[in-house]
Amino acid sequence: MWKKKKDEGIKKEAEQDNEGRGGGLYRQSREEGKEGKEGGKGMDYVFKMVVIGDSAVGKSQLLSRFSKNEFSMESRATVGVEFQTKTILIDKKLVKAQIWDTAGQERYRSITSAYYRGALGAIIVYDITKLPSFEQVPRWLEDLRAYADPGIVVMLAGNKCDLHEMRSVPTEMGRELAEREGMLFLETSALDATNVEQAFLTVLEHIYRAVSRKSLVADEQPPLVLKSSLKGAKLELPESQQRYSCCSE
Ligand SMILES: Nc1nc2c(ncn2[C@@H]2O[C@H](COP(=O)(O)OP(=O)(O)OP(=O)(O)O)[C@@H](O)[C@H]2O)c(=O)[nH]1
Ligand SMILES: [Mg+2]
Repeated sequence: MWKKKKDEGIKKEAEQDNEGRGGGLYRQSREEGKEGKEGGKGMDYVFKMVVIGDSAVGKSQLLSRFSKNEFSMESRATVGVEFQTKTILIDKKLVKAQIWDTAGQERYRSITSAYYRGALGAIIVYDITKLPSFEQVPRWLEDLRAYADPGIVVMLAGNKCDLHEMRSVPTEMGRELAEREGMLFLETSALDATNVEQAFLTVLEHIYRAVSRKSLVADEQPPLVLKSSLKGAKLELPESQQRYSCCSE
């Protein structure tokens, strides 16, 4: 009985959190200044994720669809770095996803190491109607290998799958690349919301499994990782991403 009440309370808190702040697009300083809560007070976990890929593939709109259920055709190119947060429940734990979005434009490529620091998950986005954006995926993978934690969970997302008649990257090509490189794979549409929740939630659930496995030291399957960079290595979490103790436990 008590446990049921506690779970309901957690759900409510997650809903309130999404209504109150997940909806906004905050730059980091504004978010931290606003409530001083970005450290994840009251959360069981805070997971940082990054969204990367060429300019105009739909990174910002995927994030907007996931965090606010909104989409704009007039989306402007991102300048610098922004992030949004969304609180979800995984396995009855309160998980805050802090999802970073940056410019895909070449001239902003220099901010990389700070952007990737502490990220436990990444979505590499390409546009299924733009072959060059798919051909750039290996470059984004190189960045991940250079700057991100080797245990990072990576999803390859072929976005704009609503534009069937303009497709230039066959689904199989995306799937094969993902398999070869040890990535998860989905085709998404920020416009009609196909697979958007699924893409973000799948990454978050994989992170959660890896993190809880690490804390339990359970004898299960290894976490999904970039094949070339991490054969059997453990997921090392920076301090800021370690589990917060929850007062209600
Ligand atoms: N048809 C369709 N258009 C999309 C989709 N996702 C994004 N777009 C459009 O593609 C354009 C670019 O989207 P953005 O989300 O701004 O792209 P971005 O990857 O964030 O670009 P940068 O910030 O420059 O790196 C906008 O006009 C969006 O409306 C989609 O799933 N389907
Ligand atoms: Mg953008």
